[in-house]
Amino acid sequence: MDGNLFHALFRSAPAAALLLESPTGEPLTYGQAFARSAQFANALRSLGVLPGDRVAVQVDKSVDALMLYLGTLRCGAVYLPLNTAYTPAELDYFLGDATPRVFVIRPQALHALSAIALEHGATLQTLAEQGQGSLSERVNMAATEFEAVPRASDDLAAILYTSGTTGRAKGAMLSHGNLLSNARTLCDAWRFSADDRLIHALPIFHAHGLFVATHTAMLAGASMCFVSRFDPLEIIALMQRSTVMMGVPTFYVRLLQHPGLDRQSTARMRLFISGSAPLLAETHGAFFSRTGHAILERYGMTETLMNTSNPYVGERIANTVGMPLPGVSIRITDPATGEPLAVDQVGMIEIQGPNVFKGYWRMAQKTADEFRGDGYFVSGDLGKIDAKGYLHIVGRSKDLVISGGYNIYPKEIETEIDQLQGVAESAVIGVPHSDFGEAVTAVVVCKPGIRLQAQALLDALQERLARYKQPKAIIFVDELPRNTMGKVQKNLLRDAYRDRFSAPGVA
Ligand code: MLC
Ligand code: AMP
Repeated sequence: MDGNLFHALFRSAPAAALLLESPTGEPLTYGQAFARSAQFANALRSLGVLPGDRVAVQVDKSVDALMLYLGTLRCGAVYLPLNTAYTPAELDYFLGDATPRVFVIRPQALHALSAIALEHGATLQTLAEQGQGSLSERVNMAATEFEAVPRASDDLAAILYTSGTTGRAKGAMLSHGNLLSNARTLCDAWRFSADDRLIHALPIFHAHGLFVATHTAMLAGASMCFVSRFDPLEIIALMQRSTVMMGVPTFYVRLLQHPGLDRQSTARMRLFISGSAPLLAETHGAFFSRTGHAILERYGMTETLMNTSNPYVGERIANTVGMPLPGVSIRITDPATGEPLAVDQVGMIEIQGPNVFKGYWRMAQKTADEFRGDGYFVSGDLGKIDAKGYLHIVGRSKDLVISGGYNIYPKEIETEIDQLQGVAESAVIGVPHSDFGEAVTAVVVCKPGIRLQAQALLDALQERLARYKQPKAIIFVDELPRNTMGKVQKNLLRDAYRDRFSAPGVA
C-alpha cells in the first residue's frame, strides 16, 4: 500500500478549505496548495531529483517554503531542512555528509554558498520569502499536476541533523511511517478538527514547527496562520481568531510580559501547547492565573518525534510531560545496566514505538550504540514515572544546552573555542536564563602569560557558529575544576555561575 505521507495530508480537507494565511501573502486553500506542491515536485524532477535523493533547504519561512517541503515528499525525495542561522562553515559539513542532489537557499546567500554547493555536487537553487529566485521561476512554469511517487512506510521522508555529544552532527532519518503515525496520534490526542486555526510562529526547519505543527493541522483539515517571527503583540492579536498555539517555553515567557494577555484575549483559544524545552512551573502557573488556560506540555525529540503528552481532558500537571502517547512505550532504566526501574525512581528514559526513527544517516555504529537489543531508543534524558503514570524529566545524561528551544552541544562550541589563539581549554555550560531557559556560557582558561578579551573570542566565533550557539557570556578562570579522573566538573561550574543571568521572574 502507498504510504506516502503526502496523501494523508490532503485527505481530510475539501479543496476550497483554507490551509494557510500569512500576514504578507494571499490566503492559500488546500486545493491551491495541492497544485502548488505539484509545481514544486515537477520543478525538482526537472532538476534531476529522483526518489530517495536528498533536497537540502536553507530558506526563510514562507508559504512557498512549506510547498517545497510538500513537493519534496510528493516526488519521493528526502527533505533536509537547515536552520537559517547556520554559517557556511556549518553547512559545509551537512552537505558533505548528506550529499543532496539540490540545495535551495536564500538569494542573498548565493555568493557565500556557491563554492560549497559545487564542491559537494549539489545543484544550487534560490527561493525568497516573497516568491523570487531561480527555483520560483522554474516552479511558476511547471505543470500543476503530479502523481505522488509511491512510498513504503519505511522509506525516508526527511533527515534532520542533531548535533552530537562527541562531535559530529548526526542526521536523524525519519520515515513516512514515523511522521504519519505520530501525526495521527497527535491529531487525536489534542482533538484537532477542521474548525481549528493554528497560530504557527515556529521555524519550519525543526521537528516542532515542520512536523508537529503542520502535520497535525493538515491531517485534521485545519488552517494555520503562518508568521515568520515570534512577536508577542501580533500573537495576542491573532488569538482573537485562532484556536490553538504551539510554542517553546520562551513564547509563553514573552507573552506573559504583555498586559494584553488575559482571559479576554485568549477566550477564543481552546489549547496552548508547549514543548522542545522544560516549561517552568512558575510559567505554567502564571499563564493559568492570567488566562485560565493550563498549558499542555508534551515531550519529544527529533529522533522520536512526540513521545508523551499531558492529557487533553484531565489534569495537566506542571513540571511533568504527561503520559506516553498511544502506541508509544516508555520505560525508565538504570543508565549503567539498562535494568528497568520502579515507579518514582530516576533513570534513563527509553522509548519504543512507530514514532522512533530509522537511525542516523550513514552512521550504523552510532545508531547501534543508541538502541537497546530489544529495540528501545536510549534518549539521553533522565526522568521518572510517578504513581499516576506521568513522566517527569529531571535532567539529561547527554551534555546539552537547550536555549529558546534550540539544542546546543557544548562539545561543538568547546572545539571551536579551543582552536582560538591563546586559549588553553574551555568548558561550555548552560546557565539559567529568564528568557531562553538556558544561556550558553563559556568558561575559558588562557595559555600561560596570555590575556584574552571576551569580545575578541566572540568576534572570532562569528563566522564559525550560528548566532544562537555563540556564548552569551565568557568567563575567564585560571583552571577548570576536575574530578580525580581528570573530568571537568561542569556541575560545579553550573553552581558557581547559576545567577549570572538572573533577572526578575515572569509577571
Ligand atoms: C535567537 N537568538 C538566540 C535564540 N534565538 N540565542 C539563543 N537561543 C535562541 N533560541 C539570538 C539572536 O540571534 C539574537 O542575537 C538574540 O539571541 C536575541 O534574539 P531575539 O530577537 O530575542 O530572538 P528571536 O528571533 O525572537 O528568537 C527567539 C525564539 C527563537 C525563541 C523565538 O529562538 C525560536 O523560534 N525558537 C524555537 C526553536 C524551535 O523551534 N525548536 C524546536 C526544535 S525541535 P543578537 O546578539 O544578534 O541580538 C525539538 C523537538 C521537540 O526540540 O520536542 O519539539
Ligand atoms: P531536539 O534534539 O532538538 O529534538 O531536542 C530534543 C530534546 O529536547 C529532548 O531530548 C529533551 O531533552 C528536550 N525536550 C523536549 N521537550 C521537552 C520538554 N517538554 N521538557 C523538557 N525537555 C524537553
